Amino acid sequence: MNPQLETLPYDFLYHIGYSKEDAKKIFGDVKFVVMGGSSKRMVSFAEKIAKAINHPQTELQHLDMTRTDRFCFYKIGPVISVNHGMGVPSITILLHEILKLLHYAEAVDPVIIRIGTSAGLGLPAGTVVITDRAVNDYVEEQHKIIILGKRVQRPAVMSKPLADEILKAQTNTTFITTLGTTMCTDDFYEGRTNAACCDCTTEEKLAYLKEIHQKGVSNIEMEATALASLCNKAGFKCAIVCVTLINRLEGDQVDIPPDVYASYQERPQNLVCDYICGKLAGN
Ligand code: R2B
Repeated sequence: MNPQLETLPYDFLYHIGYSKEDAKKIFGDVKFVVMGGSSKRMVSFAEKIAKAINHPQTELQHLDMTRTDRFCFYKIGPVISVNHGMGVPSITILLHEILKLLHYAEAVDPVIIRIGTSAGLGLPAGTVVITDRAVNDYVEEQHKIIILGKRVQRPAVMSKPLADEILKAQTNTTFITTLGTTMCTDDFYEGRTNAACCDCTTEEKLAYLKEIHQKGVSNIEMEATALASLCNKAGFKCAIVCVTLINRLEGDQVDIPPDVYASYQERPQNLVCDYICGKLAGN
């Protein structure tokens, strides 16, 4: 990681509200950090995993270790459940602090798993995609950022063995669960014809979506290359498990009924819950 961290007399992880000193005392046993965009989803995951691993506490108020109003934060034995907000800037702020927390805590081989929603390409809505390649809008396995006025490119590396292990944990066969290439974009609306401002026609949009689909892209979301590149650089394994809400080859509107949306959101949660239970049982 960053050797300069060792010279800091004090480090406060401002957005999650924990210090370097707290880390060692509280988080040394962490094995899994599960994150997702929405705070409600991560509260629901905290409750689900507490029941699944027979944690002595299943009451949310006892698991809630949220210290700021930026991110909800739950610790359920060896599992942290935290939300990351939407998009690269939000998830990277959280990730820098979570990776430092795990480092200061000397947690042993923890894995970071994002559970989320996405738009699919050529897949029925409700499909679960486990990312085996994370790509940018040029379909490159790279994350591009500007740091101190310079363009920086970092490899976006997913752990294939971890993706395979999560796929093997799948038990519900009533919907498709598949490995796939996930594209990370900088915005939800740009490139959609229902954006407030739009510079493309439907034909131009479809030509691009078909092209990236042919290049192997299965789904599109807004965090994958940031997560993959930062975890890789810091030496942590990560996985991304996203349900598709729509097929972008058929349209841009996400207007599925609330009960269907809720049931789709459960799919990545259940799969990751089964994976964690299996790992804790020694499988
Ligand atoms: C999927 O859903 C969010 C946008 O609606 C974003 O966080 C993402 O990657």
